[in-house]
Amino acid sequence: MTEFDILVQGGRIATETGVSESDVGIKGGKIAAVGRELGAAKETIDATGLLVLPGGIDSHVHLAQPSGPGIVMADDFESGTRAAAFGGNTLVMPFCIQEKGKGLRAALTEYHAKADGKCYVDTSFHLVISDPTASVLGQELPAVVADGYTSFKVFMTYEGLKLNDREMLEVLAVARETGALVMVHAENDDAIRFLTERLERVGHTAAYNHTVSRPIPVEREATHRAISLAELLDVPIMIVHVSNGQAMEEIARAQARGLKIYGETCPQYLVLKASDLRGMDLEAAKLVCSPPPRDAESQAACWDGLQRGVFSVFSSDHCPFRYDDERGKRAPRGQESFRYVPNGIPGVETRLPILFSEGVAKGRISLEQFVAYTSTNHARMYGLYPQKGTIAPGSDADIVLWNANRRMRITHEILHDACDYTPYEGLEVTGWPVLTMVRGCVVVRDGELVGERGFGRHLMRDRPPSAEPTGKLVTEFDPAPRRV
Ligand code: DUC
Ligand code: ZN
Ligand code: ZN
Repeated sequence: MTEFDILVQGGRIATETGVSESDVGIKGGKIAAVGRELGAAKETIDATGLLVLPGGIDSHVHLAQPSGPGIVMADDFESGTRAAAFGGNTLVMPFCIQEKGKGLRAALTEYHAKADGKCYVDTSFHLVISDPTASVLGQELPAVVADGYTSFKVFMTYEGLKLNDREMLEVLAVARETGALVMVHAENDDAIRFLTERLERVGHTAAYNHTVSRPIPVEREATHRAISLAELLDVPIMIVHVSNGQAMEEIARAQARGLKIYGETCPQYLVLKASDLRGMDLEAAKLVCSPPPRDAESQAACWDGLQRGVFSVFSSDHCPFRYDDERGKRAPRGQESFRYVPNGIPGVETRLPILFSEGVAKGRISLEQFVAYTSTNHARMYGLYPQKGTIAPGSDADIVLWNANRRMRITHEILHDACDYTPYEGLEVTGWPVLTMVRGCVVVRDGELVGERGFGRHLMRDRPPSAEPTGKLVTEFDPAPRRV
């Protein structure tokens, strides 16, 4: 009989398809068997009374990312992956940003230098395409997709990052040809700039006005436009960080037409509101993210999108800037307008507890949906399933033991990132991770970091089945065939 390296014994395994009273036998970092009475092991981990979940996968995080002159992101790959592990994550997918005027290979070299040897959990990069030159579109992008960087993000807003519609089409065409999945940040840049200038002209510069400068139609219009561009070429896309029902319904309508349009939502759109910023004065900067938090109706719509399966993934969009820091949320003198507050909030460690507590414990979603939204669907969407995202023989032994009854009050003191606040300060949650294991190695146990910095590996990925065109073309124009 096989002797396992580790036996996780006595717990209840939850996957996207159901819950079972089973043990997990692990050998060589992989799951070797699932069942009861599996046999002997060198080490046994007692999971009695706990849920045994596939490790959380957060497919939308920002680490060590340049964020504008004088601004420094709070987390590097070490602190960001440490916080991720404490939050029950075994894999995070950070962005690797192409700087305008530079190539994709240069960006990859730079980000690998920041990440390699520093991570506690596994990582896999998405590229951000900010400068789709002829050589990027014709040579570099196809080559890096072939190497295993099989997803990239495009922005419809932000100076230095945004693409116009023509550029979006060029990038989408390459995604179609190469089999990559495109993530889209959908906000109308002209509308944001117009509203920002008008607000500033009348002195409405407090941080709260960030939410006023990016109202729902800004996001809804860009979502509709991105979907239309994708439909022209029959290219699947993922609309990231969807904050409200109107944008979500654009996605739902496209899905009903048979298009592969995917959606992502995030904790901030379930538990934060624009009105929270209004009451906060300077500290409103702590909740400045884009798209901004909305209202109760939008929160309900995001829950509805999770319940109906309009969304495929639930990610943190962890994008941390320190609050009490001129290199973070506090602008230096002379830059008092909301427009200078860096966009983004931390959340990699609190994503699972928030969705479990607000979703499963409050009866809004099932445990199976929780697993799908926090782990399995990320692996499926981005070409890592079944290596990641499930508990089955042959998969990596990425496992989280979850205490479904543990009550915690989220406060920054108990978290492990390098930020100086959490946007969820004071939120009471039920359900907390008690052990995180990556490829058979325990990284966090009972609130202690026991993993090794550098154990986390960068993963190359397959072309995701999610990115296969549907074969439904709305025009007589036939885009270039796939050449994968
Ligand atoms: N977009 C993101 O994806 N993250 C943070 C800020 C932003 O605008
Ligand atoms: Zn974005
Ligand atoms: Zn983001």
